[in-house]
Amino acid sequence: MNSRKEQILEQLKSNSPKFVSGEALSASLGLSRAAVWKYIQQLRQEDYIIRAAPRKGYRLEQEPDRLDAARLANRGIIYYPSVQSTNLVARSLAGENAAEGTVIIAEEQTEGRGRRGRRWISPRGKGLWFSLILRPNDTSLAAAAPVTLAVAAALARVLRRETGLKVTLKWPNDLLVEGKKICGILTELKGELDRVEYLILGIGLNVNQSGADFPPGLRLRASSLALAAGRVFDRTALFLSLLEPLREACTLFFKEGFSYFRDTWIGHNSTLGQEITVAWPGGSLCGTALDLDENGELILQDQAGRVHRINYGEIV
Ligand code: BTX
Repeated sequence: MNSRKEQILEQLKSNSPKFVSGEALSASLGLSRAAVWKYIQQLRQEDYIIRAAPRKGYRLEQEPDRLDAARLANRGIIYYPSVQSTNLVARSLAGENAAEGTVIIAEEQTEGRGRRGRRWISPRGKGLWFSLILRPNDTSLAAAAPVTLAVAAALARVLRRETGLKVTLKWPNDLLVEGKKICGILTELKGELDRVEYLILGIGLNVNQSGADFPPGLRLRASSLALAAGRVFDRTALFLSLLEPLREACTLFFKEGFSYFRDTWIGHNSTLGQEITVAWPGGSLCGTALDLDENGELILQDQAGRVHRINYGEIV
């Protein structure tokens, strides 16, 4: 941070909740009033809420919510204020031999990615946008595929515990609260059919957004933990409480397979027993969601009574 800007911020902080006059700021820092105003504007762009009042000066009303970069760095987590996508960063680090378990987290993503080229809205200071690099031993593509469901189940369980909210799962891997999406998972991998070289687990969790932080088209379908719980969460603490259970779930998955997570997934799901339509590129099926098998495949009975196993797609 620019040192003059830092000095202004320090003065505002130490005087808060009192006003500091523009005159006092410019005199103590040897700056013109216009320069002080310029730095105040820069701080506002960084999400500091600063009130300006005639004849009184400036008052710091709210500091921006930021992840605690030092606390994250202590645990070896790679933090970026802003990236296009943490999955892209993870992919390039994995290509440079980054170790199994490397975690990348960003305060904002300018081009956050969902599945099949969709966008994931990732505003600054509001959520947890992060990616985990995994290097499973001797795992085929087919065996690795249900990892996303296993991680979704583990996340739903830990989020219920940490927030008290009734987090549910929509097949295959959306996390919902009150029927609205609060978390999405994008898994990308590199390897051959019979051997995964590395896998990137990208997780986007909406934490402190208000309704206005979502584009209008998404407000009916998306929510955040804060909206549902009616309180703001400490994102750093929440993230650290999720990380270990998440790592553990990945280790268990590659050792035991999806069957180990099946009961947890079923115990948190809001899909089974429902009349649904599942769509995938090139097709769709309507019917009743009967069960989830040991491999994470959805068992669906169509109107003619035929039973189908679906391993890819989404509920529309
Ligand atoms: P998805 O394809 O299931 O969901 C994407 C769809 O969800 C969008 O088309 C939109 O309708 C809706 N959506 C977009 N943003 C949000 C949001 N913030 N909350 C709720 N709904 C939203 C899900 O894909 C996978 C998302 C993974 C995101 C993580 S963040 C860290 C990592 N880096 C990265 O670029 N992606 C992953």
